[in-house]
Order: sequence, then structure tokens, then C-alpha cells
Amino acid sequence: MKNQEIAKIFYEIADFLEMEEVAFKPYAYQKAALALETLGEDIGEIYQRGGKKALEEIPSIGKNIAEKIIEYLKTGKIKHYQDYQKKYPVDMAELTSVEGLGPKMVRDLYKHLKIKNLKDLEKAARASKIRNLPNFGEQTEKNILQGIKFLKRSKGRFLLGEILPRVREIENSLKNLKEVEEISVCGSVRRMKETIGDVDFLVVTKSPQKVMDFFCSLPGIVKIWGTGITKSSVRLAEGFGMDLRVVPRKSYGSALQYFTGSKEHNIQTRKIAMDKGLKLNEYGVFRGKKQVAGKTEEEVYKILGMKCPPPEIRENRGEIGAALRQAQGKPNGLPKLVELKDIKGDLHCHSKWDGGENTILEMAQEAMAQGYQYLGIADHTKFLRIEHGLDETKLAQQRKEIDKLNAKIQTSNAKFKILQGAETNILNDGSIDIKDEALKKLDYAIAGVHSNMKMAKEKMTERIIRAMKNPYIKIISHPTGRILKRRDEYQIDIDKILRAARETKTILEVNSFPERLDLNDVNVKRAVGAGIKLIINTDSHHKDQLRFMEYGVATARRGWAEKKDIINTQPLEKLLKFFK
Ligand code: DGT
Ligand code: CA
Ligand code: CA
Repeated sequence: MKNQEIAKIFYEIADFLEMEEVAFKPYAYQKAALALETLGEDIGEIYQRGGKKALEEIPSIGKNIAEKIIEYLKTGKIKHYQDYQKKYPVDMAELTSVEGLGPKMVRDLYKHLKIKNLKDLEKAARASKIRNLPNFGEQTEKNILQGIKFLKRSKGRFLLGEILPRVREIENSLKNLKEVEEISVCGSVRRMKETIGDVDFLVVTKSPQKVMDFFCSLPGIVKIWGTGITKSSVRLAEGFGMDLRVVPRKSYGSALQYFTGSKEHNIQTRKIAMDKGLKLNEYGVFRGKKQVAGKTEEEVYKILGMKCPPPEIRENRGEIGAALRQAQGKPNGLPKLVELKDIKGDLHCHSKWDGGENTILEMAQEAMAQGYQYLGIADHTKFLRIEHGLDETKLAQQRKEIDKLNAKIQTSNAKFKILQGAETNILNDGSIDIKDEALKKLDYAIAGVHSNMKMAKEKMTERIIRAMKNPYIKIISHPTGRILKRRDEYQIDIDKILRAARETKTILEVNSFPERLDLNDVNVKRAVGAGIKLIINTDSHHKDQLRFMEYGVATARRGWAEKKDIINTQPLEKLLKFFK
């Protein structure tokens, strides 16, 4: 479908025309671009069906613009546009994306300072060259620098955990709208990817205008990039963008399939369709001109000979083959992914003892409210002084408090137990900062790297493996150490770590904290493939953070983990067997 490509070119032509201060024409191109963007049908198909006349019948598209569309459909180019590109070799889309920078300013910046792109612009602004241009001044220069700064930040992706609550809130308010018949979030949010570029909503409605008006007037929207009856694009104050598309009911399933992606997954499904003599796009599955599927997602996959794979694994990492095998009743079908409701407890939580926000009791109450059977307190230990790490004596004192609390819980007849763990530190040589005699008295011990994270690969790998070999260390927390958007993982040989985990029966953590998600999806899949047991923990420092569990579960699902792979899906007695 060429609609979006042509729209993009028309927007740029409008900018070039504005640059030359041509009257009226820029507006015509902008209107045509918006019409194309929000058109429900493939422009190429409209042309094939009804020729130039059919194009001219589309509102906002006149004779001159229809000719340009035909030129693009036939040659893949528009000469008018190429001439402009030669005359002004500037990256117009990039430059005008700076807040407050319009085409005429782009023209002047190019004319006087030969600024062609964002990099040139930033350099010139930093060197204070812009303020001296006619019509610019110091404030404009400052604004440009600020605009660039924001652009860089908002170009970055957003953490799933940072935006999901807000996305759900918006999804719910749309759901409550009586005109909305169906709604789903698609794209990377539906796949629960660790970071999100933008949010994609899909809606079925008989009153698109009403839905769009509601969507574009949601509180917190700071910019409307475009709005029409099939698509609107907005930006929220939080910085992320949201697209809402309206599709006909008969296309809902295929649109859901298409816009859920991933792109890599979709390339494969389209190939499969082609091999079967079918055409698959967001409007449906077609044999010739006849639509043969598209109302539901299951139906779309079924006609391709596939079982519908869970959104989280649609990354072209083996799910295509598995979905085909599953539909044929062959072995090695789709995994039965672990679910949030399978989780029976959380074993990596911090309490007031190490500077966390809540008491052990408060944490336990929250865990009970979530329906858990157990909660493990795993406070930091003594090497981490800034985190008020506990030493052997404090651990013994804490044991007494936990025993008392458990006794109370028992008399109240609740089926719940608080376990005592600790998140110990793996020192440079792989030894643990707590003596074995003290580790022995805990229900289980976790170990993690919290210092000297820049070690050479071999040394770091050996360091972690030595900790695994300690018989009292049962779990390695956040095994690769990455922090999303801030720091890369440690230099480690992950294959060696996985082998050692299997040999020593050490459990690896899937840390649910939104900036960690460590192990990540890819490493979870490797670990599961190697037969290693995992645990999904939140690393909560506050009782409200216990709800991060769903991000860890999502990460585990993206890594194909099943219930049997995750030890905290087990009831207490079975869980404790892993710590024997
Ligand atoms: P994001 O927004 O960067 O976190 O990632 P997505 O996956 O949400 O990507 P987005 O928003 O660009 O597009 C949503 C879905 O639409 C994407 O997952 C698959 C589909 N899609 C978008 N562009 C293409 C394309 O060029 N080809 C195909 N086959 N599918 C596409
Ligand atoms: Ca997206
Ligand atoms: Ca999008």
C-alpha cells in the first residue's frame, strides 16, 4: 500500500512550496496528504479500478495532484519532488521536526549557513552562528537547541512499565464509549516488548468521527499530528505517540494481525499466504478479489494453516514453524506460556531493614492481597553499605521477626508464609559477602553483582560461576546487569553461565523491574532451551512495586517460558524442594 509513502512526499512538497513562498499550493498538498493518510483503501487499487477519474473523486484530490499520484504509482518517483530535492539538498522532514522550525527558516539556514540536517543545525546553534542571521536572534537559537534536546529524548523509546498503566487507562475510557464496538491495543504494546516506540489502537465503530473526536480530546494530549475518520495520531504530555485506526468489522482480525506485528513475523505470514495463492494485508485475506478471511485473528491464521501464536512471541524466532506444526498436530508446537495467575509468590523483595519503603508485615499484607501463598524477603547484605546492607547479626535478628510474623499468620488461619532470603553480593573473586554459617540459616540465598561491573569478560564470567558453586546460593539476581536506556549488560559468556547454572542447579532470575527485565526475552529462551529453572521476581523496594510481576511474566512469555520452567509457580512445599 503506497498511501503513506505518497502522503509523506506530499507533505515535503508542501514544505518546499512554502519555502518558496508559493501561495495556496502548500495547503492543497497538505490536504491531499492527510486525505491519503486517512484513506481506508489502497490508493493503487482505487486507481486500477477507476483510473484517474476515481482518484479525482477522492475529496481533497484534484487533477494536478491525481497526476502526481499516478506518476508515483507508475514510476516510483515524482519529478516535481526530485527537482526540489536537487535545488535544496536538505533533510526537510528531519529539520522541520524541530519544534518551531518552519520551511522558510530551513531555507534561510541553508542559504546562509549551508545547514542540511539536524547535525549541522546543532553544530551551528552551539557555535552561536544562528543568532546573527536576519530574523533569527538569540532566543530563536535557544529554542532550536531546546527543540533538538527534546527531539533526541523523545526519539528514544519508552519503557513498557512506564507507559502501560496509562495505555490501559486510555484503552478503558475508549472501551466505555458506547460507539466503540471493538477495541484492542496492537503493536509492540500487545507483544509486551520491553520498550515501546509508539502505541497503536485499533477500533471497530459505526461512528468513527465521534470516536476520533473523543480520542483527540483526551486529557494530556499536547499535539495532534493528524486526524481523519480512519486514522488519528497524537502525542501525550508524557512524550509518547499514539495512533488510533478505525477498521471495518470484516477486517478487524486481519488488521489486528497486521498491526500487532512484529514486522518480521508479518513478512513470514505474508510469504505463507503467497505460497497458498492468497494475499494477506490489513484488510483481510484474499483469493483474487474475494475476501476469504479477516474477521478474527484465529480465522486469519487458520486459513494460513497455522494456530494463532500468542502476541508475545510474534518475533519470527521460531513461532511460525511451531504454529504450523501445532495446526498439523505434529510435535514441537506452540508453547503453553506461563501466566500471571500461575505465580504463587515473589522471592526478591526488600523491606525497611535495608532501607526499603515498607515493613515486612506491610509487604506480606500486599502479597496476600495479590493472592500469593508466600513472600520472600531478600534484603541487601553488608557489602552494600549505601543500601544499609545486613550483616550476619542483623540477619539473625530479622529471622526472629519473620518467625514471629509467621506464628501470627498461622493463628489467623491464613495460608501464607514469609520466607527469609537475602540478596548477597558477589565480590570480585566470586566469594559471597556473608559467611556460609549465616547463609545456611536462611530459607534460601540470592547472589548478585552490585560492584565492579566493568570487569573483563572471562573474569566476570568466572566470578558469577564461582558464586553459583557456593552450595547455599540458590538464585542469581538480574544475571546480566543491564539497565534499559542507561547501561549495557556486563561482559559475560552467557553460554558458560547457562551451563554452570545447569550443573550447579542454580536458578536464574527474571527480574521484573521495568528498567531491568533481566534475564531478557532472548536469554530466557536460551535458558529454557537449556533446561534451566527460572524464577520471576519483582525486586520490590515498595509494596506497590509487587505489581511489576506482570512485566517479568511478560518477559518470560516472550522467552517461551512455560509454567514448569518457573519455580515460583509451585506451591510452597514444592518450591522449598528447590532450596534443599
Ligand atoms: P514500536 O512502535 O517501534 O515499539 O513497534 P511496533 O511493532 O508497534 O511498530 P509500529 O508502531 O511501527 O507498527 C505497528 C505494527 O504494524 C508493526 O508491529 C507491524 C505493522 N507494520 C508497520 N509497518 C510495517 C511494514 O512496513 N511492513 C509490515 N509487514 N508490517 C508493518
Ligand atoms: Ca507501535
Ligand atoms: Ca505506530
